[in-house]
Amino acid sequence: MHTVRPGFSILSEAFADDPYPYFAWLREEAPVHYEPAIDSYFLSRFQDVKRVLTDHEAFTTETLQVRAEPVMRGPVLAQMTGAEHTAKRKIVVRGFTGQALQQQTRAIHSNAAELLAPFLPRGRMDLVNDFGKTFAVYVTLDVLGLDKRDWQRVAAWHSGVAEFITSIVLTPERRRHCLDCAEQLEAYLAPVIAQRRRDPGDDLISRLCTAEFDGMAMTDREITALIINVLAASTEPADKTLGLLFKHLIDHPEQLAQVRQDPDLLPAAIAETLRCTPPVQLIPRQAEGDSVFAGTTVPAGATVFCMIGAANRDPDAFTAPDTFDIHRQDLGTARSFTAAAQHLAFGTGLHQCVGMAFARAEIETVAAMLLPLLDRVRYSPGFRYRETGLYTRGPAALSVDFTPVRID
Ligand code: 2IO
Repeated sequence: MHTVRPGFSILSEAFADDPYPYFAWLREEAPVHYEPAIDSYFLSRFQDVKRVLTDHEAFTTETLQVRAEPVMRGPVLAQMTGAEHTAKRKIVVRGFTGQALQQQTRAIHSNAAELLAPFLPRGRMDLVNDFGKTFAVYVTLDVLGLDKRDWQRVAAWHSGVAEFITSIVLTPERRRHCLDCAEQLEAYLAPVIAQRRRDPGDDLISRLCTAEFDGMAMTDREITALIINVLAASTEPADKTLGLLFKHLIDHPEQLAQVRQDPDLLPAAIAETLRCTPPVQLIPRQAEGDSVFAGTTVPAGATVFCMIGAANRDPDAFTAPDTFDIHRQDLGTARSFTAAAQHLAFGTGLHQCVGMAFARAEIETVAAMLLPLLDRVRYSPGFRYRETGLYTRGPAALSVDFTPVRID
């Protein structure tokens, strides 16, 4: 059944086209897959991935010094440890829960309404390129309190930053381009940070400017890095998750009908989308000492990639793992956006995503708005579904037809 030839590579075109058919073979036959070209190990079993993400002593985030810091312009939350990590994580979590989240949810709603309006009377739109990508940037700008009029510049800089952190191999030219984007973004943020220090509002940048760690305000460098961290983490996976959710629902019309009838099922549909097709497919770690997985030794100092898509479809963790089923009993919707999540789409352990509740609110709000409008939603004639990305992965486009909405 699992016919993968020797010489298989994660870097091959076939894997990039569709990695899912390879996951069972990887878990069973090559659970510790080594890629010589990038000197890295790829783990695909649920238990192994979970072990790496929860054993913080043995597997550190030090690899982010080279994988993220150059474009983040400083250390991100995931790189921190100890008291500094606890304190700064708390500051960011507060910016994405409670009162702040309520305000953000209102912004999500109004951004979605504004961006959807021109497409609804047409009865056709590309959920990723006409809507999702712009929507993701608009929402992030509101969260950070940045000017919407700058959205195209910020979107372009974000692309460069995201390309850097999500590339497995980068040519020197692309690397230069990514670093240029990050430097311009940093220069754009400097006067904003100065202004928020003087006159804070209720946005996340202001929170970072006024927060104290060890009785001291954070430096511009620390604040810049956390802003770019939030910018990337909030923008990069958003359009992908939305596109993937609608792809699954269109492919499973009976489940789509159930969700349309009972919007309380939406969180389950989103959680199952994250399990089945996590938008963040890889999470890197650095092995501190030698460690053994399924009889194979991963040497000290090695870069280890956790394969979230493969782990989330491990039959040892979920029954009928390749089936999209919003009613599955082994996922648990209520805990799917918390530290007790069964799937690994938000990672797990100390560095689990701080934006889980925000991500849920974002996708749930916009899907709840779209579903009643997209009557008889289906792929546009001639549309061919295709996904891109090894690190973050989602539909290249999702062109759908629906009954045009009359706006009087
Ligand atoms: C920004 C893939 C956008 C994060 C990252 C260097 C750190 C961290 C993640 C996610 C999503 C990104 N890693 N968010 O995988 O903050």
